[in-house]
Amino acid sequence: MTDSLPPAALSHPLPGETPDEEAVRAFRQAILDKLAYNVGGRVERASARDWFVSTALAARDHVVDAWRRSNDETRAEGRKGVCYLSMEFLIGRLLSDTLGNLGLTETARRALDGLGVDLDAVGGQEADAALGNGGLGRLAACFMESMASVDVPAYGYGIRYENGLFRQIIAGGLQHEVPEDWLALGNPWEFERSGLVYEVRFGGHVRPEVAPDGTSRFVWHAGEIVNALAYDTPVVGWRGVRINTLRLWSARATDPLHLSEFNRGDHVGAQSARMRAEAISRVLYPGDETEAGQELRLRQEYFFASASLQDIIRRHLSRFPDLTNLADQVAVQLNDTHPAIGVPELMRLLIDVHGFGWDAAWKITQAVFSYTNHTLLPEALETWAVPMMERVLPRHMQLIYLINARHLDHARAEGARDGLLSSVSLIDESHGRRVRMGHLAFVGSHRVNGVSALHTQLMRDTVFTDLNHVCGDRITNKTNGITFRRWLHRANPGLTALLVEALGPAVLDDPDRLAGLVPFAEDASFRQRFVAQRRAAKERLTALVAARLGLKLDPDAIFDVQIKRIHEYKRQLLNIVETVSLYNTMRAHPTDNWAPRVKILAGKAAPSYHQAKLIIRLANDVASVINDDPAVGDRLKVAFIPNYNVSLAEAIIPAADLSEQISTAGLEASGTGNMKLALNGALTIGTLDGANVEIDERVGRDEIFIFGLTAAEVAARKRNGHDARAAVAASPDLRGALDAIASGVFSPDEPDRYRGLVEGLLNDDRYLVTADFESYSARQRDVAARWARPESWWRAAVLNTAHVGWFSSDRTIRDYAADIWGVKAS
Ligand code: B1H
Repeated sequence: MTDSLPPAALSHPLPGETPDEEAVRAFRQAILDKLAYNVGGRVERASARDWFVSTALAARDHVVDAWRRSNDETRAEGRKGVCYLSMEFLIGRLLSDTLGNLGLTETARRALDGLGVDLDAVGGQEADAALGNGGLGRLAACFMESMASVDVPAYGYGIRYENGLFRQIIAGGLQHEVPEDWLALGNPWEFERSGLVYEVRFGGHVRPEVAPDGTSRFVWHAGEIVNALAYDTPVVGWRGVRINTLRLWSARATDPLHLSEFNRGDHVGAQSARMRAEAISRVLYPGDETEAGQELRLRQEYFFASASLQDIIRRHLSRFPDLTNLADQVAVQLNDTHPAIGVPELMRLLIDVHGFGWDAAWKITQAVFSYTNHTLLPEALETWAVPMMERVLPRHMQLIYLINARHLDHARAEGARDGLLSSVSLIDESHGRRVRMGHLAFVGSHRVNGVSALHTQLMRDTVFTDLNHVCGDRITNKTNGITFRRWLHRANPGLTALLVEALGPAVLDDPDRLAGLVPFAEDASFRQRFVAQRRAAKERLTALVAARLGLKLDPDAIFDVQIKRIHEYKRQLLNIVETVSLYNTMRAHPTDNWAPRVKILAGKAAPSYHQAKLIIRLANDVASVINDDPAVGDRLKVAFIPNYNVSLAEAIIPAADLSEQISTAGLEASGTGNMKLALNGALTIGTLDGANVEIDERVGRDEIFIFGLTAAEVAARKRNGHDARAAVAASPDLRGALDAIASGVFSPDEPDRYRGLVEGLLNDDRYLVTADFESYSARQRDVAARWARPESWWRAAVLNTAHVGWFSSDRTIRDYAADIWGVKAS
């Protein structure tokens, strides 16, 4: 089901898009043909959904020939390609992306206009493809688009979850999760490849066997076989430069119905094997940065890693006689450890199926794989219990032992002894025996990267120090990026048009040209037009909030935005506590000249993450009280917008004045929302964490609000112990805010609701909310003071847009291509 959020992008053509009448007529006819022959509808009775499907299918036809051409050329030229293995692809909607990248937006709009149909309404019908949790999944989607745009041949490989990330409903301030049903009305973008099916095996046992020629080998007798069926979605690059493939696997039972059981009358039992098999691609695991600890998760990981590698090998063998040159032809990127089981799987395929010896197989494996780490949070580093691995994947467990034995021999030869050996071992012996998937990915890869400069340094200095030492320094940094097509051109067509007016249309192709905006920051008339764009976006968001929450916002207020998964380390709590403190101060000094502010929050909490759900409830409770208090009126409002997803992000980001990036330093690996908001001209209030550090370097300290402990100071504070009670005692504002929350000011129906939360903060403030409160609050006062000087604010806003061209994911992809993959990019 959709939220029917209108995509802003569809309503504005990009400069340079001037379709001729013939093209418009042809597109209109194509839509009518699709409506008649594919949808089976009639013009007089067609619903908005029918028009969406017909338009998407018409657009898809424009993709198919170019798609085939891309594949044929890559093959003919023998080009090396990339396989991006990711458990998550947080794609969002595709119609505006496809039309926009093909330069067909205006054509489609006029074609529909002629039928009395509005393209915006049609675009609002598309369901968000929410096959991801947050930043990691969205990064994979941005990378797919950028690889197509910089002409890198690529396949994305993942799982075609029937239910993506749950839909969040807020009722009584509480998060409720409802299954997301993105495929319910069909998906016009995908092609089912019914001929492309691989067997993925689980369980059973491994036996040594002697072949007729006298050689002995291990044979895996699996206990269960599941089929992986491919669904392909074309990924259109900017200006249609190249079309790549997102190939998602759906699990099917090999024997869907036990007929004999069925005939005996056991109608449910006869389908149980099918349910078990198909559960693998039923639902996206909704935990962001928490360990699943479930067999199903391991089955999902192996399912898609195995199907993808089998497919990579089949494609290779359709072009070459054997696999000896596999690494010259493909680079496989492991998006975090979720596909790390691919390392022993490729070894198994090379050794057991294709007859390679160990050393040759290992050389190929290491040359093929590289691994991206996205978090160092200990609870998010995947490990699997050895007994479960032995049960689910006995042959892989055996191979992991062999990989480990050689790896430890090598470490010993490098001089490693006891402590060091146990720290680099693939098996963690400290809490029962568990396989460290990060170590496995690291050892099986020729390059390992972090996602921001700070995060990469922390990889070297903390979790991976010993491993990196033993493995001869294979860590490298690749700071994340975002695709400007979606996050600027489409999300903010008004601003984009202004940029084109100022800098020329080449800025659409070359984000470095944004630097040309610097002199415009001094130009009052340009700033005025910049402000007008922001104002229009804020009015649109105001209408959305009114419709969804029944809350009236003042578009002249500072729109202060924190949008991301709800997690303690991201410190939404710091934001809420500061909001309460501001509220207290406003009430105490009602006649002061307050800068009006709207606090906008959105984000989902993992269903089992109780503390995060309590923070959502607090945000909503605080909102209810503040929004109803005539003493503050329009000067302070709080809006928690439910069901944050890609489409909602596209609506919020162009309207944001202030971007909250306030994680405890050292814990946010990169962040990418920070880049999207700065690109659209929001000023950042943030800690020196993740990519904030690099945003700070680029926009300059005068145009950003940095506060709080640095990563090194956080580490020192943790070592020496942080005294939260002392921090609270020293800050009357903080004490006032916490007292109000703890005493039930925001939960009068249940005064003790947040007593435990506040007590927890006082006893064990592991994310250092109380340590950073005062400096955060001071920076928030600086924000208000700057807002009171509009010239200074808008100058800074323009400079933010000007200085963040480097965060284009095209740049990131070119870096991966050159330093990790060894592939050519344009
Ligand atoms: C990021 C995850 C993640 N890091 C486990 N790690 C998951 C871990 O379902 N799981 O088990 C899901 C996701 N996600 C994010 O990656 C980082 O926190 C961000 O800082 C970063 O910007 C993003 C992309 O690199």
